Amino acid sequence: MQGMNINDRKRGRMLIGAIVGVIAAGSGLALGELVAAVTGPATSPVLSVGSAAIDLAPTPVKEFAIRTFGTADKLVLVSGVLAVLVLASALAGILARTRFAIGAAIFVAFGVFGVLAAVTRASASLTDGIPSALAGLAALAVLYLLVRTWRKGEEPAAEQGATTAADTPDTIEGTTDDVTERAKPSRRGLLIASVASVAVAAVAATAGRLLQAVRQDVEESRAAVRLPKPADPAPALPAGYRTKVQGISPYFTPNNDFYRVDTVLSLPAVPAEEWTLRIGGDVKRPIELSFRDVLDRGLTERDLTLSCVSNEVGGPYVGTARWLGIPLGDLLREAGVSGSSDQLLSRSEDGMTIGTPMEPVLDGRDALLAVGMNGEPLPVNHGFPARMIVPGFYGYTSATKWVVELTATRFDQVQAYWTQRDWDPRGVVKTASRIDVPRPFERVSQGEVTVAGVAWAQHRGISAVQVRMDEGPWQDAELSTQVSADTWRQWRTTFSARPGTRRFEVAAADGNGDMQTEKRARPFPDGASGWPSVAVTITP
Ligand SMILES: Nc1nc2c(c(=O)[nH]1)N[C@H]1C(S)=C(S)[C@@H](COP(=O)(O)O)O[C@H]1N2
Ligand SMILES: [Mo]
Repeated sequence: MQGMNINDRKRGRMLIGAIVGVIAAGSGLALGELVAAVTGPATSPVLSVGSAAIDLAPTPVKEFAIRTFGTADKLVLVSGVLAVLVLASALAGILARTRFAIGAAIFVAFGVFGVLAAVTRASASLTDGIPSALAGLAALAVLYLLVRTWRKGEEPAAEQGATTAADTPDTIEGTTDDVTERAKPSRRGLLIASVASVAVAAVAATAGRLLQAVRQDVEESRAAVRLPKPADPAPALPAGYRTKVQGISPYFTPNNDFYRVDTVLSLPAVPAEEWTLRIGGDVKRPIELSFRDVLDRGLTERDLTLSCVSNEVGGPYVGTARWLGIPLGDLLREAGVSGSSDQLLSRSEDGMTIGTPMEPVLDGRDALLAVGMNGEPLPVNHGFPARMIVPGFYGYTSATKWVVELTATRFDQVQAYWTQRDWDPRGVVKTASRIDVPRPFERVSQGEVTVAGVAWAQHRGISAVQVRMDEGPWQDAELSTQVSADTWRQWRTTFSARPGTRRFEVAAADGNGDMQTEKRARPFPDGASGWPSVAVTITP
């Protein structure tokens, strides 16, 4: 009986300790959110730690996350950070009752880690550490307050136990019931203090969220943008530019379906009215442009396919849109870019840096500073108010979203974010294709089976697509009319398939007639390669 009782009390204490720790951490985080409303959403303790985790993650881990969780990878990450935090703060609370210093040290460590994470971000200023610092201090204060209230309540019991301190009342047999009795008022005190902390934290967190929402009036700014008609419209779409097959990727990818890849946890909120682009570095005449200036220059409209280096063979990270913007080459020539710069380093509002080879930006191709996508202002998650796009290059070396600064420089002088992580500095797209129809493991009735999909090799174009079944002879697919060398082409063909498991493979040839390589490669360091294939079940 007695033993049970003691164990129960021990367990009860651990539970209370855990709750106290979590309340303390939660209060700190709530304050951090409130302060982050002033210092910027990206400086919130959870988001800075999450961002640091992204930046520190080794490339294979990052690839795994993108592959496994896709666009939900950020949610998984934030949940992970929170889970670690909950466990550690519960532990801190349990330890703090008997060894306050140890519990406190855990919170201090979290605070310091948060501050470091916030101030070492690419675009960080020292003030970015404030939310985490205050969060750490607030968590400590609440922990102290709650533990003190809790201990106080246990004091009378300890006194009765004579020799041993409040630290080890478990060993005092025979006083258990007494302790529980006497401890009651303290429980009430602890309860009141806890409820008060939670209430204050809830108010702080809500206020923080509301204020952050006000900051993010960027959606309003976007809604107010009126894009002018293009001075240089996209060339008319040729007859047969698209192939209609149920389930094939549409020629134009709707904005809502357009893949999204970036490293941000909270979207940069840059109202168009506050945006400027500075062009400097190795140039004769640095330029600064406002959003209005961009619109007033007369806009160029082009259809361009964008793809991600992290796309696996047959993967979803590719799309085509009608972009509206101004030619990047013109801007750089106006600025008087020096012939010795071989890298255009761009920096985004969130501190991302991307290095683009200078030559393609200046060689007359449709490298754009884009403000419109498929007839709308850029969606916020695709870079509002402005982003880059350079046909022929993967996004990580050319498609800076929320871009605010362009610097003419040299590859041997500055390394951009992904290059520091050992990705290929140039990022020329590899010829690629994808089977959209049939879906993998689909059950299809025997007879004429339609196989269809897309193929892309931006700026080289696609000249042919071949498909084969069960490693039989290659057959030429029927291609949609090429719109330009910078966009993908849809393709289709049919096979007469007998019942059983059948495997289709596709290979495209680019505009130079070079076949997509069969050689399998992972995305790192310069893009995946290999022939996409799909296995299906043909039913009688
Ligand atoms: N600021 C910023 N721009 C960025 C990135 C990023 O992480 N941050 N990711 C790049 C990568 S890897 C790709 S593939 C494209 C994706 O553009 P999308 O999200 O509009 O499809 O954006 C590029 N521009
Ligand atoms: Mo990418």
